[in-house]
Amino acid sequence: MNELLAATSLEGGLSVSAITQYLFWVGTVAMGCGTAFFWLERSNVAPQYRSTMTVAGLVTAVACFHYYRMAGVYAEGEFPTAYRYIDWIITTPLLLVKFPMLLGLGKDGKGFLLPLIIFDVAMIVTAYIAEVSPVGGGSWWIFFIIACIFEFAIVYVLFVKMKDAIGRAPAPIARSLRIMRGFIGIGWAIYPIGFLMALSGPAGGDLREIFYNIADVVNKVGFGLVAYFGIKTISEMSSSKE
Ligand SMILES: *C/C=C(C)/C=C/C=C(C)/C=C/C1=C(C)CCCC1(C)C
Repeated sequence: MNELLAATSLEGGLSVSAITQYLFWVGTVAMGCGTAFFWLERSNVAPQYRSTMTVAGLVTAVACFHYYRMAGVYAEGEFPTAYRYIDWIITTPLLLVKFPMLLGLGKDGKGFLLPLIIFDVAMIVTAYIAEVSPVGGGSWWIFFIIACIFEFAIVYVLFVKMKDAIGRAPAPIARSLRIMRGFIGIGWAIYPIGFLMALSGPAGGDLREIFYNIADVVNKVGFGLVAYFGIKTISEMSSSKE
């Protein structure tokens, strides 16, 4: 507890580790609020989109628990790498599943489910091997590059393979899917950049955590909100037709 107070004390200025600690708490609160919002709004959208809202809330619920734990581990002076990767291996497939779900799992979406999940799990597993290897060493670099190739494969599926299916989706959903695709193309690229921050000197590990924490809120809460906006729009269109 003393270390926790020391890490967040403002005496002597706002240190990088204090900012990092705050962002773990901000992450906990943001994920909790996201969960409440997605689950409460579930009953305000058309029935066929409710499962997507459930999944959006599951992502932030799982992350809320892990952020709470990670805030504690960091306060004790350690990097919470294990919790981080347990979180990612659960939440990243759930995030990607929202694409096939919005396209309709019975029709256009189904074929994308397996490739997205396989590439994603392969990315997280190889990235974990990199993350627990000595920073800057041979296996750190090799597994980093392999993980990046899998990340690129996900981007390829979403931007090239899914293009026609998105074009056939109802306009508000197609619009959301295109923005969500941008989150994977740009928002997910923050992670490998954060990973490389570990090379940047003594505060490198903290900088990496700052990158991951900001990216997680954007890519879990922000991403869910973009799905929600499309879902809400099409739900209102279909209810005003009745
Ligand atoms: C909610 C959590 C999300 C969206 C996490 C995404 C994580 C990545 C896209 C991680 C990618 C990485 C690589 C491609 C290589 C090196 C290590 C990682 C884990 C930073």
